[in-house]
Amino acid sequence: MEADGVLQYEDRFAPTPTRTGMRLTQAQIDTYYAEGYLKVPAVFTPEEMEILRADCYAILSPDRDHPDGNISELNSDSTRVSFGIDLDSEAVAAAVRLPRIVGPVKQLLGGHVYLFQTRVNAKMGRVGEGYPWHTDFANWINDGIRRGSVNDMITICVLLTESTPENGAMRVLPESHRHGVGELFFDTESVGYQSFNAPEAYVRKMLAETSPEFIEGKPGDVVLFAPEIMHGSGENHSDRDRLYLMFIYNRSDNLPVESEIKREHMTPYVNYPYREDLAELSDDAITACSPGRNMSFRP
Ligand SMILES: O=C(O)CCC(=O)C(=O)O
Repeated sequence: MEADGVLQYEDRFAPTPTRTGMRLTQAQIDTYYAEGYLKVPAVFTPEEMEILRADCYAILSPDRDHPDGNISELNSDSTRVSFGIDLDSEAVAAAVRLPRIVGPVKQLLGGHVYLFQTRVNAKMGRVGEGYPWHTDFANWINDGIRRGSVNDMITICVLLTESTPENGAMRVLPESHRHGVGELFFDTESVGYQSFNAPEAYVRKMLAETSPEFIEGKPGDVVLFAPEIMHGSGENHSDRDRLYLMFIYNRSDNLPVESEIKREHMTPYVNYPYREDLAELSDDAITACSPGRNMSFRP
């Protein structure tokens, strides 16, 4: 819509943060606040996905530049999660700085944000294991972060492959972020990486209130998650790998408080000390990268 011959900002970028858009609409923001998550389809192109996927498969191998960032499944040598992935892939480092990602993040968190964590969550065909129900902020509060509301931190999940119930799609409990971090315990047994998970009685209580929703979608779709939403997932029962990129952003005034750090990690890249304001790159920055660049291992 034009007013006095001037194109309005909202109209130039409406309606969704797609490849050319950089802002969430008010309806999307309202949904995110109310539900604790928001799906946005087709944020990345197939060409961008191909580059990111090739880098991520290379990172999941023991030959990545920072192999100590990779954690295996409990019952196999298959990599479950790779942390600090932007350190080994120019394309991932570009993806976390794209205006179509950083724009909506800044809309929700305010002007100054930093990258808190990057990882790829892998669930390889037939061997990928599940994640018990949990909230992420129950973990991050033990990493010295004080605030985990919808206006403080956010996870951007990029689907690198198709995500279906058969290949272990994540499930979320809509609106559960309203309960805060929840009553979680430090679980040293059920998964390959020790973390705070929800005991059965608490899961039953939450499931009595809300029905879980699967995060189903195609490569290039994006899901925004609140730090306090309850989520989890089952095993990969299919032959198809399920890979998610996870970018976690935090407000620049919500840095970890050193004296409040209560847990140790199996890898230093869980809480890699990013602190700088994120410089936004041009929106075609991923396609300017060639797969495997910046990495000693070439796929
Ligand atoms: O990758 C998944 O299926 C679940 C991931 C998850 O729960 C997490 O990263 O906190």
